[in-house]
Amino acid sequence: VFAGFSRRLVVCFSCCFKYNVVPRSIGRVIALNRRKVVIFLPLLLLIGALGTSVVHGGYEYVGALDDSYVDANHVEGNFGGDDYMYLDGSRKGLVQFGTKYLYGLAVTSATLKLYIHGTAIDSTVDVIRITGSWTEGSVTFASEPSDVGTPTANAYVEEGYADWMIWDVWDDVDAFVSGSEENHGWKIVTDGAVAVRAKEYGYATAPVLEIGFLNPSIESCNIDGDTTDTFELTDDVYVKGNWFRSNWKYNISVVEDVTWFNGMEIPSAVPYTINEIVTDEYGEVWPTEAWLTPLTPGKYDIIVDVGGDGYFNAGIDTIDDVDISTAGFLVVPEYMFGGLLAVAACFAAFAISRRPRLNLRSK
Ligand SMILES: [Ca+2]
Ligand SMILES: [Ca+2]
Ligand SMILES: [Ca+2]
Ligand SMILES: [Ca+2]
Repeated sequence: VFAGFSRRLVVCFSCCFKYNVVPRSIGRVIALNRRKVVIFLPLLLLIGALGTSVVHGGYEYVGALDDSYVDANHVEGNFGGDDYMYLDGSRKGLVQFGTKYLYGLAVTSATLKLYIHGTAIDSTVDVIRITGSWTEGSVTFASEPSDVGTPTANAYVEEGYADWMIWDVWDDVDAFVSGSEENHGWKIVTDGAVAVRAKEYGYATAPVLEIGFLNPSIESCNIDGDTTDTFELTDDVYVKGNWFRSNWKYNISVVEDVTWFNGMEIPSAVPYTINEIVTDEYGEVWPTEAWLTPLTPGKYDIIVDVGGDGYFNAGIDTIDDVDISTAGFLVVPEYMFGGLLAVAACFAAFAISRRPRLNLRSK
């Protein structure tokens, strides 16, 4: 079935080459390698299909904000500045990450990664979600924050192991970015004896939270949801989007055309434009009124501030940008639109009037 399908595809492609739908040079290459094409074409199509299906995903690597350990034998000791977190029966590690700017993101995976510097004996290492606030500069055994009690995940570390170790913490991170739980990080608890590198040891092996997420998108459109980048003054601007969190509310701003850079403050919104969108159960934004007539001529961008922090976070917040030159959409005065139409009509009339004469000459 597979071979038959690919042979039919090759025939179909051959027809395309024959009628110059694709360049002849590519046709020649395929003709010379027909057998290889029969084998590899379906594979390439499959890879292409997979590629388009994952194109809306991204990864965010969040470095530790605080890491430390507490020691039952040094009740008032603080070890937040140490290069290592020493863990055993009397010492517990603590680590936390700033995820506020990811609030509202559709998280598909979350992995806590710690670099194991060394292990004295075979050890089981649990990560347990912390429920009280703490900082690495002040936490001690005496002020140890509370936790949920039950480990989110555990890992088995063999004696002598020295490399990265991972824990699946998707449940917790999804709760953090949905606001159902506060993010105070995790305790790292072992029945064995393990040394973990703290962020003070160096950037390359600092604790990291790897978060997989869907890349949301937002686009200017008309009432029917057809992508539209040029509007007249009497038009209504709508927006549509997808790959958001399901049944969620986001801050949105229509702003004058700007060049976006990571960390910039989001400019103030154009008057009479919307400031909120909602998603359905599939994380989709149906065509939503963003700016109703009368519009103001100019170039505009649209931003969805996913985390709602008022700043543009590149790769997280989504923008409608560079569709028409540098802008997400354009509002043109009617006389200009009429003028463009008139020019187009003149060209069309000219082309039609020239056609018979050209035909005569070719004979
Ligand atoms: Ca530290
Ligand atoms: Ca933001
Ligand atoms: Ca822009
Ligand atoms: Ca657009």
